[in-house]
Amino acid sequence: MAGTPRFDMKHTSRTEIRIAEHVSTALTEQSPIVALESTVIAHGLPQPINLETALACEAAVRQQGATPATIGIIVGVPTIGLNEDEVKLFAARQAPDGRSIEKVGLNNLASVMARGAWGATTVAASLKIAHAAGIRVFSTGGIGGVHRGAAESFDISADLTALGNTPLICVCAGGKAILDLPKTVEHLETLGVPILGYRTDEFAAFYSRSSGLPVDAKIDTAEEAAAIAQLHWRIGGTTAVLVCVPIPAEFEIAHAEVEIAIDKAMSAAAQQGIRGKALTPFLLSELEKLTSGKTLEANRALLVNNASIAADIAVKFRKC
Ligand code: PSU
Ligand code: MN
Repeated sequence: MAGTPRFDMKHTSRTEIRIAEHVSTALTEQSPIVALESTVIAHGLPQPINLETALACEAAVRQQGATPATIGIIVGVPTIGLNEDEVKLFAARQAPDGRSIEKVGLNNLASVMARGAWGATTVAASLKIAHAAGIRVFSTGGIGGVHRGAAESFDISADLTALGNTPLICVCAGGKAILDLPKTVEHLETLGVPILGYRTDEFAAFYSRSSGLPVDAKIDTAEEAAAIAQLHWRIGGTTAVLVCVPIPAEFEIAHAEVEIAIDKAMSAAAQQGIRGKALTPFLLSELEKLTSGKTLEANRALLVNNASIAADIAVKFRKC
């Protein structure tokens, strides 16, 4: 129909996912795989560190003996296992046809596919796509959650929705510090998502190692994470299992310093009317300026560390 957005039935009927050869081989051989997201590449980190970090995460996974599978949507096709050229396009934030690469959650996943558009997948969308292919372990930086001021804005990340109904192990450095972490932890409890603290009894707070919030269990090894996840699913759990890994100590930023920067970044967001999907990328980039790049270095360090631990868990999971 003239005047309406183009809706090509070829796209709407094409529901299959493209799985790169190295990933499909690993799936067939039942060897360990770690899924990785692409929103952090296209919207979470600035250039050029986004590309370097994405490749470093993949290398960290390989070093632990697992196969990395970075997920993104290419011309409407959810693709598992982006190759280096594809990762470069996500890092450049632009499709070859000049279109921008959209941030994809659960609400717009199907429409991005139907439009044949390019999409960077959040934790939520990545979990869904990874699960559809039978991947059991996923790694990110910090999950999305209940935003500060959610009582007014109702802004609660669909990451929580997906964690509540997708059975993967999700390795993260806790919730992003810009969130209301106590409410995020409460929400995870309501959803029935087990929270495991990797060598800590506190929920990790992204840039800081501690939050004062409890976890459901402290684990000391990757084997324990794998074993608890297996038990959770065998006893009827249908949710993700969250493994919270504190940021490596040498990159930690003091809680008080982060809080001051977050207050400033949130005021700037309010002043400029930034809301919804744009909020998280905006706050992360404001924090980088306000801390002279410290948060960026921290974000990179925790992403690579998480990828490495996720790979270790994926290896142990196969042996459970
Ligand atoms: N972790 C990071 N940086 C990021 C994100 C996670 O270290 O940019 C992304 C993830 O893709 C996550 C998303 O799913 O932010 C959450 O966005 P929102 O709060 O709008 O749901
Ligand atoms: Mn949101």
